[in-house]
Amino acid sequence: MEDAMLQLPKAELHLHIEGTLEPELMMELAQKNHVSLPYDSVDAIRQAYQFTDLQSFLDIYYAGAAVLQDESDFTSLTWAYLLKCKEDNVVHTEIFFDPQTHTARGIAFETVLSGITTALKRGEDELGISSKLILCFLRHLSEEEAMKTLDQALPYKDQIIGVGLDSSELGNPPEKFQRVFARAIEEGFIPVAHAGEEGDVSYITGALNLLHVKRIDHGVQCIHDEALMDRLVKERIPLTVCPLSNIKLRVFDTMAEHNILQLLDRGLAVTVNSDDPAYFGGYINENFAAMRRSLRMNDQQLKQLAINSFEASFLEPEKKAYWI
Ligand code: ES4
Ligand code: ZN
Repeated sequence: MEDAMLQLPKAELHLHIEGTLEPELMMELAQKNHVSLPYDSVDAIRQAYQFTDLQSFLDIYYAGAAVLQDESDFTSLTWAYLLKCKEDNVVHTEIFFDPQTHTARGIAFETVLSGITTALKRGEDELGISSKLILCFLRHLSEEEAMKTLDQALPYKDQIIGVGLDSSELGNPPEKFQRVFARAIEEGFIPVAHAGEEGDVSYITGALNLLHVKRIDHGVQCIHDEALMDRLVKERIPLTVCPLSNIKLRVFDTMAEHNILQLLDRGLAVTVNSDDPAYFGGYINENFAAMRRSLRMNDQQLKQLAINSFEASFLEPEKKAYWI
């Protein structure tokens, strides 16, 4: 992108690696791995990306992930994302991965993890991009299945900084995973959770009080509760907001109605992120560009969002200080 603003160094803190699967790579891997897709062209795949809510997206997103079969597929996926980071000057990224999406299809946890980490190591060496990995539990599945996934992760604790909670929010509240998170915390993982995307403020307070999360993913529904916003400011709990995602999944009808700048001006540590960029119309800089087209964002707000992205990161303090 032409603009100097878009070349500001930034960190990305809310990114599902499975959500970076571009239609071209989906097609290529489907052919390579002999996986049949309900689409016969890249254009047909893009055409299908018309969502009405979170669930209508998740159905397509899990179906697309079926083309990922061997370790090299996960490396290709992750490497393609890191090249996008380079373009947008994302110098640090904290990546969610959903092991259950793959283990349910018979792919080994190790295959997923080592495919991803091979690309991350190369990203650090060749592109200078630092990264962390956050394992997400699928909240539509059971507590027991989440616990099993946590067990699988224990031998790889040194490669996974945190645990998160994603997938269908409504009907799967934080309390369902209270014991899993308690154990993950005991094992040294940093807890985060999607909350207040489609769910009401009780999902956010539940994530804070029951899961003890250090960041809220999305969290935009907090605007309906003054006391909760006061608490988020006071405790410096960041929100990883995903503007384009929220429009595509109809959390807000239009970008002009998005509340991100209101939350920022209220003193919350909000950050801008791309969530599932292959599905929602773009990577970080497209999110900033869309915000600038529709919201009155001044240079000070833009700079604050970039600073917040590092402050809210799980980078080591000296690395944080370098970027802020
Ligand atoms: C997700 Cl946007 C969103 N919300 C919840 N879970 C997800 N998994 C991937 N993208
Ligand atoms: Zn997300």
